[in-house]
Amino acid sequence: MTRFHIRPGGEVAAALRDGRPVVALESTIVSHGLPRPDNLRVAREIEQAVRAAGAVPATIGMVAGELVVGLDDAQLTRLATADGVAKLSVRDLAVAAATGADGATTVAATSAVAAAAGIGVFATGGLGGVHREAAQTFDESADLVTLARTPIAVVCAGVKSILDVGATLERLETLGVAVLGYRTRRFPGFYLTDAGFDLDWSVDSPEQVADVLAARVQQGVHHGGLIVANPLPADEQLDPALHDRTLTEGLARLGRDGVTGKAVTPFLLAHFHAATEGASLAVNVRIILRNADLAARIAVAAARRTATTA
Ligand code: PSU
Ligand code: MN
Repeated sequence: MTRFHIRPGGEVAAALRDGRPVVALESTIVSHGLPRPDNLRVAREIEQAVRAAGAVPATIGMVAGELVVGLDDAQLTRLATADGVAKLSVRDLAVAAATGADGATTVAATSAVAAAAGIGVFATGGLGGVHREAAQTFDESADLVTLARTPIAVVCAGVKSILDVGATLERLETLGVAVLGYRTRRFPGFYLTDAGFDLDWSVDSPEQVADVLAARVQQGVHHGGLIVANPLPADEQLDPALHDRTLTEGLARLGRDGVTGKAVTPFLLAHFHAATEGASLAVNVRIILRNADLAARIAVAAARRTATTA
């Protein structure tokens, strides 16, 4: 059982106790995915988007070894601005706690902790997945295997276009993680509206996602994750030509600089933000805010459904 801290008497504790909607948020996008100083402002805006849609935000992260579900503003500020904040996947949580580290939780770690805390919906930007060249490097995000065993709905804009999207979808199928397009049958490509792959299923409303979640529980087959893939509208995506150029450049730099392991994703995201002179940042922020809004509406629909069927 994961040990974590939920501030007693705080809004997250109260909402969980009363069965009101809560949305988990990750901190790796804040500490490692978004450039400073915008990251703190965006982190607060994400929480605000969840609130505006009627749910309570619970940003998850580690502060001085304490795994916190529902960071307060001082803790969020610390993870957004301090030096040496570790990037924590599931395997890092215990050692980070035991050594008193500050750390930001990835999709994998956030999902695991959120589910253990009883939170059923999580919003992020894009999932990790299978990296290009994975056939040689074996670089596949722990996000995938963690979602195979973690009961949570993750709202995202697909996986980052820096990845091998086709291979990622194949792995999600193998791992038993359902992928629902939100008002689309095409899998989104994070910065891009369409990553070029069809989906088997699409849902049209938060209520329909809540129906799916309820059906899983009713069937007793709900030990894994559910991905709700929410694409940006085409007129809000990053210019595809600029995207392709930037990606080619970024991948070349990655090889030249010998970047590997968990540094790969932050490196490529930082390259995008610098090389597009902020255009990718603006798109990234829109993605996260839209996902936070949808996740909150799903959490509201799920809470309402539970309340009426209880
Ligand atoms: N999506 C973003 N920005 C990010 C990430 C995802 O828009 O910073 C982070 C998430 O925390 C995700 C992690 O879990 O990158 C994946 O890292 P890796 O590929 O090393 O597993
Ligand atoms: Mn990796």
